[in-house]
Amino acid sequence: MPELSRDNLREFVHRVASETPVLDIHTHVYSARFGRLLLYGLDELLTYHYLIAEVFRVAPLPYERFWGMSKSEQADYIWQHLFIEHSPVSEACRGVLTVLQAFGIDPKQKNLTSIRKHLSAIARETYIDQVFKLSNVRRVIMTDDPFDDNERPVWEQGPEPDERFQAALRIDPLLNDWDGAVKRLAGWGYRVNGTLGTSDVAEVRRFLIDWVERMSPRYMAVSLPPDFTIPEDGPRAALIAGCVLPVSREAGIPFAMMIGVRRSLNPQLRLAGDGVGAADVTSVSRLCVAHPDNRFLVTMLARENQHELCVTARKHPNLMVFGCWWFLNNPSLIEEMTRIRLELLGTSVIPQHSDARVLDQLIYKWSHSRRIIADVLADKYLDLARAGWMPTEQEIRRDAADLFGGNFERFCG
Ligand code: RAT
Ligand code: ZN
Repeated sequence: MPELSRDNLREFVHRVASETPVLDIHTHVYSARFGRLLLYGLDELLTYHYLIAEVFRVAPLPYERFWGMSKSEQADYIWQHLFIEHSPVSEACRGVLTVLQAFGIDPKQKNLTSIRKHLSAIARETYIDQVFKLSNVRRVIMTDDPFDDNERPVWEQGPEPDERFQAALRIDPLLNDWDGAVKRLAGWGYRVNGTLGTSDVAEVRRFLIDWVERMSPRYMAVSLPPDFTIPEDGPRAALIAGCVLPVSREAGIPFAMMIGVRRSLNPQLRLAGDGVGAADVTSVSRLCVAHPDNRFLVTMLARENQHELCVTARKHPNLMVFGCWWFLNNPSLIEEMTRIRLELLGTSVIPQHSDARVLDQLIYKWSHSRRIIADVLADKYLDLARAGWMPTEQEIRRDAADLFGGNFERFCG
């Protein structure tokens, strides 16, 4: 590469962004030892819940009929209606094409049979290796819910042996459905009665500590509705202050809050039926002030919240903004959010996570995001160059390493 100049800077930033291995801090993928929970391959890609929501718009059918189909039939249905009968311009559709292309498959095939054959011929371990290589992701953090009956037994057998996969202790059922959680906890031998008195608090802490020991999670996490506030009536705020924050402090791990999801707007769509709402950012600030020894990772789902969240992060070093979550993981919004973040927070952010549910999605979610983040970064470096501050290759590599993993590692301590 010739010496860095304004003419070749953008190209260099793109190269660095694609060469920098990513630590993906929030996904729903699993390692091989979780067996059937690890989703990969064509049918899983095509039946991603983002695509299920989209297919009902162009080819509605009775919900039971769709759910009664086999996975391959659902995939065929989605391919036919979203890819063949309309142009697949949505981000979730385009993602499937990016993945196929990365595997060396011509995506413009009308018939799925040969694509299916090609991908299903790859052995599972090879598949995992290939996806990590093609996406240049070095590690993913999973979403691990001890209340999940499919997942819990795997953790009870021992810690995760594959270093590419790390845990996040996800506690939605505990915080968002306390009554239900009390029954489960009691069934597992924790002496809780639901009153949230001293013994409940001690026992919930014991439960969290047990799971921190079992999973060695990088952080604890919850998703929260738009009406989440601090203070708030009800058990959630008490559980956060009395149990979650003390345990995360003692364990030395952050608490991640993913705020703004309206669950089950359309229950018939199952996982695809959730929506979004703007939430109260001041509550995040209150938590940061009240618990200065805790670290908070926060992502918000509503576009309207993004600017205020960045301003809030300027006030609180114990707040790390992360990712363009779910309905924000679209090129136009990633670009807007990355600009706002870099302009208000410099490089002290975690610009993206993938939220991949299907292993293969690491490929498209990261290649699409990397390109946008690189473009925004290049614009910023060009602005600096105009002000007489031409960045060096080393500085650009340093920044990319921070954005794609270093900031997270440092924030976790
Ligand atoms: O993005 C998703 O796939 C959503 O269904 C949710 O899982 C969301 O990301 C979450 O973590 O709650
Ligand atoms: Zn998620």
